[in-house]
Amino acid sequence: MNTSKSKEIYEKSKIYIPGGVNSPVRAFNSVGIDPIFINRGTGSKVYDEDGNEYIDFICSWGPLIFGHSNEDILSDVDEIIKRGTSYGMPTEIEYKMAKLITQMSPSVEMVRMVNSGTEATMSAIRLARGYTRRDKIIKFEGCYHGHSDSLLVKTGSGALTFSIPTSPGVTEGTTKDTLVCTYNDLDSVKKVFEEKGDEIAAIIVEPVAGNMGVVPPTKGFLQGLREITKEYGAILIFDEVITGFRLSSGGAQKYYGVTSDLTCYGKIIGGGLPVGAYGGKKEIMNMVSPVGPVYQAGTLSGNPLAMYIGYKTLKRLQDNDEIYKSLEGKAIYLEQGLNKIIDEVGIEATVNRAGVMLSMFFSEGPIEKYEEVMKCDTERYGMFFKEMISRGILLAPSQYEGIFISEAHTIEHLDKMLRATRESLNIIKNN
Ligand code: KE4
Repeated sequence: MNTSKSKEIYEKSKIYIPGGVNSPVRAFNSVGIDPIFINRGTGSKVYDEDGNEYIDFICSWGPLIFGHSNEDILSDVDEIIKRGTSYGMPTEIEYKMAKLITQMSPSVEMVRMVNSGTEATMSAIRLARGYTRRDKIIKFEGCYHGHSDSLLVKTGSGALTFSIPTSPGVTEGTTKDTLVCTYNDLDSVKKVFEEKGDEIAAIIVEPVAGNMGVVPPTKGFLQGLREITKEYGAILIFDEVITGFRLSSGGAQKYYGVTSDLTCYGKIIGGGLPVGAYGGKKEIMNMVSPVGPVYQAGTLSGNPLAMYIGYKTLKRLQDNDEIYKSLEGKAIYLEQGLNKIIDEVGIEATVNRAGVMLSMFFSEGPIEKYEEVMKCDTERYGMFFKEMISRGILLAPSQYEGIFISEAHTIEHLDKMLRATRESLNIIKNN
């Protein structure tokens, strides 16, 4: 596979951009090859600068639920752009978008637009602290909520799961109020609340963990978080940046029947444009400036172009359970196909799935906890990735991400992915 143009651009990019990329995972470091540079995408496919075609299972990490360059969604974008791209003043499309999100989300009564998932979760944490006047928050090992300081932490030592920064530049002072528990282990949460319940402002959780590979919530886990936060007067924040409007037209909350007090969105609500949002009960959201004292702002928040694309995307999803049935059917088809191949090839691998979200781990299952994810053979994943990309299948360049499917992926595309998987696993199983 000729990737000389990508390599040429990569060498030049590294002169001006750290690692040549604007987000670390795109550098392909964990799969040990140089990144490809994408020239265009259409439907389920992307084409690199050397003209190589790939069936894309990254889908921009989730936003493109209708695939690349969907004609219906982009139909009158030229006309929109000609009217202007940003005013720094309120526009009607922002009202229409906010109303639509409150109609689709089971628990959001008011919503504030921001420009990324990171901004959404950072703002939701600040709001929860401002509303409860408490300082501590709980997050879960292996869950990722963007790169704001208080969320870039991992379990430290000590009985109370004190956290330590995962990055230089994040201060002890910032992380001292972040406690880290174990995903799918309700007892680890109860223990913290018993010790510090009256100091805890919020729990923030991915209702389906999507950043340690896909790890679905075990039975009763989300409900348990709902009950314990109610008991202690803490805010339950669902980070639905991935699951929002992907698992169902009401996200994970509708899919699992558990509602949160605040919800963070991103990805799909922008249809590929930079958008994030946080929302929830009126009583809490009315604490946000300019109505309330909790400050949050953004030059391009509610950007009319991004709102327009996001609105068209959500409108196509609203009350359209057919799409979700079809997407989940494709995920089940892949899950069954992958499991059949894993058995026939005889390689240690586990497929996890929650609705349309799925991932394959190179490790014996079950995989329900972070410590089990950490036992995965990431080197083998790197070999698998290289075999698959050479067969025109573009997977996430990291074991700790999911397989994203869009409406544009056909059974024929999935069969091509399964054929490539069988060939690739047969090659790597003896390594
Ligand atoms: P952004 O700031 O990247 O828009 O969103 C942060 C974020 C928040 N919450 C969840 C559950 C997320 O998954 C993310 C970002 N997701 C990663 C991939 N899983 C983005 C890819 C990247 O970092 O390049």
